[in-house]
Amino acid sequence: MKFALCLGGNIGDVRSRFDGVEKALAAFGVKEIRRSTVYVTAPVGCVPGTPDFQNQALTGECNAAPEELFALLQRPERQYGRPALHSSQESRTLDCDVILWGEECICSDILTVPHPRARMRQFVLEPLAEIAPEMKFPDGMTVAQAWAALQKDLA
Ligand code: PH2
Ligand code: MG
Ligand code: MG
Repeated sequence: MKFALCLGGNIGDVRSRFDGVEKALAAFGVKEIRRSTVYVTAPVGCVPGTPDFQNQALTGECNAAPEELFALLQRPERQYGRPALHSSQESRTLDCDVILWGEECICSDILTVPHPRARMRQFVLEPLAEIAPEMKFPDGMTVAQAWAALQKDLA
Protein backbone atom coordinates (compact mmCIF):
# COMPACT_ATOMS: atom_id res chain seq x y z
CA MET A 1 0.00 0.00 0.00
CA LYS A 2 1.18 3.54 -0.68
CA PHE A 3 1.07 5.70 2.42
CA ALA A 4 1.81 9.31 3.32
CA LEU A 5 3.33 10.68 6.52
CA CYS A 6 3.76 14.18 7.89
CA LEU A 7 6.97 14.60 9.90
CA GLY A 8 7.29 17.51 12.27
CA GLY A 9 9.30 18.90 15.13
CA ASN A 10 10.41 22.15 16.69
CA ILE A 11 13.16 21.31 19.20
CA GLY A 12 16.81 20.78 18.28
CA ASP A 13 18.12 19.06 15.18
CA VAL A 14 14.82 18.13 13.59
CA ARG A 15 16.22 17.44 10.12
CA SER A 16 18.60 14.74 11.27
CA ARG A 17 15.66 13.06 13.03
CA PHE A 18 13.72 13.11 9.75
CA ASP A 19 16.73 11.31 8.22
CA GLY A 20 16.53 8.79 11.08
CA VAL A 21 12.87 8.10 10.24
CA GLU A 22 13.73 7.41 6.60
CA LYS A 23 16.48 4.99 7.69
CA ALA A 24 14.10 3.16 10.07
CA LEU A 25 11.48 2.85 7.31
CA ALA A 26 14.02 1.59 4.77
CA ALA A 27 15.32 -0.97 7.28
CA PHE A 28 11.71 -2.11 7.79
CA GLY A 29 11.42 -2.77 4.06
CA VAL A 30 9.54 0.32 2.92
CA LYS A 31 10.13 0.96 -0.80
CA GLU A 32 9.85 4.02 -3.06
CA ILE A 33 10.50 6.45 -0.22
CA ARG A 34 10.11 10.08 -1.28
CA ARG A 35 10.49 13.17 0.86
CA SER A 36 9.39 16.73 0.19
CA THR A 37 11.56 19.72 0.96
CA VAL A 38 11.49 20.82 4.59
CA TYR A 39 9.07 23.66 5.33
CA VAL A 40 9.46 26.06 8.24
CA THR A 41 5.92 26.58 9.53
CA ALA A 42 4.19 28.69 12.15
CA PRO A 43 2.86 26.62 15.07
CA VAL A 44 -0.83 25.75 14.78
CA GLY A 45 -2.92 25.30 17.92
CA CYS A 46 0.03 25.69 20.29
CA VAL A 47 0.54 27.94 23.28
CA PRO A 48 1.85 31.46 22.55
CA GLY A 49 5.63 31.61 22.22
CA THR A 50 5.97 28.09 20.79
CA PRO A 51 8.88 28.07 18.30
CA ASP A 52 8.30 27.50 14.57
CA PHE A 53 8.10 23.91 13.36
CA GLN A 54 9.86 22.16 10.53
CA ASN A 55 7.60 19.87 8.53
CA GLN A 56 8.23 17.38 5.76
CA ALA A 57 5.98 14.96 3.87
CA LEU A 58 7.19 11.41 3.24
CA THR A 59 5.56 8.79 1.02
CA GLY A 60 6.42 5.12 0.68
CA GLU A 61 5.10 1.70 -0.25
CA CYS A 62 4.88 -1.32 2.04
CA ASN A 63 3.05 -4.57 2.59
CA ALA A 64 2.78 -4.19 6.36
CA ALA A 65 -0.42 -3.42 8.24
CA PRO A 66 -0.91 0.26 9.13
CA GLU A 67 -0.73 -0.56 12.85
CA GLU A 68 2.69 -2.16 12.31
CA LEU A 69 3.98 0.93 10.58
CA PHE A 70 2.48 3.10 13.31
CA ALA A 71 4.25 1.02 15.97
CA LEU A 72 7.51 1.35 14.06
CA LEU A 73 7.14 5.14 13.89
CA GLN A 74 6.74 5.41 17.65
CA ARG A 75 10.27 4.09 18.15
CA PRO A 76 12.10 7.08 16.68
CA GLU A 77 9.65 9.42 18.47
CA ARG A 78 10.64 7.82 21.80
CA GLN A 79 14.30 7.46 20.87
CA TYR A 80 14.49 11.21 20.35
CA GLY A 81 13.13 11.87 23.78
CA ARG A 82 9.45 12.42 23.31
CA PRO A 83 7.29 11.30 26.25
CA ALA A 84 4.60 8.69 25.52
CA LEU A 85 1.91 10.99 26.89
CA HIS A 86 2.00 14.53 25.61
CA SER A 87 -0.31 17.32 24.60
CA SER A 88 -0.75 18.30 20.95
CA GLN A 89 -0.09 21.90 22.04
CA GLU A 90 3.44 21.18 23.23
CA SER A 91 6.74 21.54 21.46
CA ARG A 92 8.14 18.27 20.24
CA THR A 93 11.43 16.69 19.16
CA LEU A 94 9.74 14.52 16.52
CA ASP A 95 6.19 13.79 15.45
CA CYS A 96 5.41 11.22 12.72
CA ASP A 97 1.75 11.26 11.73
CA VAL A 98 0.14 8.85 9.28
CA ILE A 99 -1.87 11.06 6.92
CA LEU A 100 -3.05 8.62 4.22
CA TRP A 101 -3.04 4.84 3.84
CA GLY A 102 -4.02 4.28 0.24
CA GLU A 103 -7.61 5.46 0.06
CA GLU A 104 -8.55 3.57 3.21
CA CYS A 105 -10.34 4.80 6.31
CA ILE A 106 -8.84 3.42 9.51
CA CYS A 107 -10.43 4.08 12.84
CA SER A 108 -8.98 2.04 15.68
CA ASP A 109 -8.06 2.79 19.27
CA ILE A 110 -4.54 3.82 18.28
CA LEU A 111 -4.83 5.14 14.75
CA THR A 112 -7.21 7.35 12.75
CA VAL A 113 -6.50 7.69 9.03
CA PRO A 114 -6.86 9.96 7.14
CA HIS A 115 -5.47 12.20 9.84
CA PRO A 116 -8.60 14.05 11.04
CA ARG A 117 -7.12 17.52 10.68
CA ALA A 118 -5.03 16.94 7.54
CA ARG A 119 -7.24 18.91 5.17
CA MET A 120 -7.23 21.96 7.40
CA ARG A 121 -3.48 22.15 7.72
CA GLN A 122 -1.18 23.93 5.34
CA PHE A 123 1.84 22.31 7.00
CA VAL A 124 0.45 18.90 5.97
CA LEU A 125 -1.00 19.58 2.51
CA GLU A 126 1.64 21.88 1.03
CA PRO A 127 4.58 19.45 1.48
CA LEU A 128 2.44 16.47 0.46
CA ALA A 129 1.19 18.23 -2.68
CA GLU A 130 4.84 18.68 -3.67
CA ILE A 131 5.55 14.92 -3.83
CA ALA A 132 2.14 13.21 -4.14
CA PRO A 133 -0.50 15.55 -5.62
CA GLU A 134 -2.30 12.53 -7.14
CA MET A 135 -2.84 10.65 -3.87
CA LYS A 136 -6.49 10.52 -2.91
CA PHE A 137 -8.51 10.86 0.25
CA PRO A 138 -11.17 8.13 0.70
CA ASP A 139 -13.85 10.41 -0.79
CA GLY A 140 -11.85 10.67 -4.03
CA MET A 141 -10.48 14.19 -3.51
CA THR A 142 -6.83 14.38 -4.52
CA VAL A 143 -4.16 15.98 -2.36
CA ALA A 144 -3.76 18.66 -5.07
CA GLN A 145 -7.49 19.45 -4.88
CA ALA A 146 -7.47 19.53 -1.08
CA TRP A 147 -4.47 21.87 -1.10
CA ALA A 148 -6.11 24.15 -3.71
CA ALA A 149 -9.30 24.25 -1.59
CA LEU A 150 -7.36 25.11 1.56
CA GLN A 151 -5.45 27.88 -0.24
CA LYS A 152 -8.78 29.39 -1.25
CA ASP A 153 -10.00 29.26 2.36
CA LEU A 154 -6.78 30.88 3.58
CA ALA A 155 -6.91 33.69 0.98
N1 PH2 B 1 1.96 19.72 15.01
C1 PH2 B 1 1.07 19.79 15.98
C2 PH2 B 1 0.50 21.05 16.42
N2 PH2 B 1 0.88 22.17 15.65
N3 PH2 B 1 2.11 23.19 13.93
C3 PH2 B 1 2.98 23.10 12.91
N4 PH2 B 1 3.29 24.19 12.21
N5 PH2 B 1 3.53 21.91 12.55
C4 PH2 B 1 3.24 20.76 13.23
O1 PH2 B 1 3.76 19.67 12.89
C5 PH2 B 1 2.33 20.83 14.31
C6 PH2 B 1 1.77 22.08 14.63
C7 PH2 B 1 0.62 18.60 16.68
O2 PH2 B 1 1.13 17.45 16.21
MG1 MG C 1 0.84 15.73 14.88
MG1 MG D 1 1.55 12.48 16.21
